[in-house]
Amino acid sequence: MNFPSEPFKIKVVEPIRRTTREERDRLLKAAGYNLFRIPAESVYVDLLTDSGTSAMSDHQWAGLMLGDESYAGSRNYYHFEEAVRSIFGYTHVIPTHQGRMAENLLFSTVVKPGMCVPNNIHFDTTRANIEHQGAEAVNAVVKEAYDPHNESPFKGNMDLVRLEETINRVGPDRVPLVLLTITNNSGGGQPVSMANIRETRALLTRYRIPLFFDACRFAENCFFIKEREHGYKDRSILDIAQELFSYGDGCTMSAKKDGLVNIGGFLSLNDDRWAQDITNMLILVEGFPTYGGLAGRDLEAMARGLREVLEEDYLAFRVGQVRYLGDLLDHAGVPILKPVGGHAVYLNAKEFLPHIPQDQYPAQSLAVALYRDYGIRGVEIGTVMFGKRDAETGRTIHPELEMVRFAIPRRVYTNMQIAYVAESIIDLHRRRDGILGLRMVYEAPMLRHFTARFEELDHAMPVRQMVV
Ligand code: P61
Repeated sequence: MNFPSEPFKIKVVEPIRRTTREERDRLLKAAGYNLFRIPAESVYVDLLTDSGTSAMSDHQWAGLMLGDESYAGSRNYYHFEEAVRSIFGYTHVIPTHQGRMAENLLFSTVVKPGMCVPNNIHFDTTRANIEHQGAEAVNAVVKEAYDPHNESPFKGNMDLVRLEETINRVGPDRVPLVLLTITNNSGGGQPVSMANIRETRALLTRYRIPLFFDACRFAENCFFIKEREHGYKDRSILDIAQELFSYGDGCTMSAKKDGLVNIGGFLSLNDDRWAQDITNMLILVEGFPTYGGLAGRDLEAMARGLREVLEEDYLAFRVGQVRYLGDLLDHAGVPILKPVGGHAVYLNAKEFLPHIPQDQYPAQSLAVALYRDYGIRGVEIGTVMFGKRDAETGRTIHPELEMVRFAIPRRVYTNMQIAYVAESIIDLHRRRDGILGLRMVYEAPMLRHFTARFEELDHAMPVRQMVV
């Protein structure tokens, strides 16, 4: 197993408080067994998300001091614009405070009721923003993506047959754009190959449909292309990224991931008309086009982060640390989604807890048990996040994958802390029979996982008696 050595040393530390199991048990009850409602101060290793949780470099922190907070034409905007153009290559660069605002601006401008937007797999904010426009969000990823044991190198790829079927079903006029999420977060952080991107582009050219990237983890995707795809071994990450984005017409980006910042995002695209409409909407809801809901200093940190994330030493460590956690678990027989993705390790909750039926939220139950016993926070990516209520029967339609994701913040935790996480999960796996299911007692109409509340079942309950 490869122990990934850190390509940095630590200059500033943030102490973390240890809590007791009793304290965590109390907190869980008060939070309705929803880990989003647990105070972060009471978490030892926080793997809820890799979004906005990165440690910035000294170079980025120094950049904060150079923030030009002018309302219009801040110098940091020009640095940022230059960084984005040099990597992504699109004409218009529109800053936003985070990824979902970029999505909202794009979809509220170009998506109309009755339209359809395919993606490999839509992330939840993307799906919600499309559905909010009265349109359909279709997942058309290759079917291997749904098999946790299939070790194909590019499980984030678009299934071109399904994509073409979808286009023909709804009619090309009703597909305003197609998205590719790189890496494919909801499918396990799996990369999309350059070959697949090229083929997707060729297909869409025939139908005159624009291709956009959901580019949050683009550098990790490019690293996988370099590692796994023939012909890219000797190319730089920047070079690979430039080629990749050249096949698209634009992108949305949450820079809270591969921008290595705590807040920030953008939208970048070539179409002048769309850019104009989006900019008008930006001014209405977000801010002036040279700051887009951010401070000048945030734009500077983002400009610097976007360059740093392309460094190969950094990426080898980053992807290596995630893989290290996955390998420790896999060797101990813990069921994980394979191959290990770029930003997170995913536990396969259906196999980890075969005694808990999907109606009792096995992935959520597993995440709760891990927090209670070890102070580690992951996130459920399963029925709570993606389950849908059947309009006629009222029953829940379950997603195919039922997972707990451990997303590793960038440059934040040491390999020793990662080893602690692995040992804890392995220990819990040995005692898995004692874990009980949950019952949902509150859900919001949209993005319910943020605010849902649960009760713990004190004995296994037959599925038909469940009220969800
Ligand atoms: C995450 F539970 N991801 O993975 P924003 N596209 C993609 C994302 O991964 C993504 C966004 C767009 C998060 C944060 C998160 O319900 C949740 O900057 C592929 O967060 O607006 C974000 O970017 C949106 C976690 C977001 C959630 C929503 O942890």
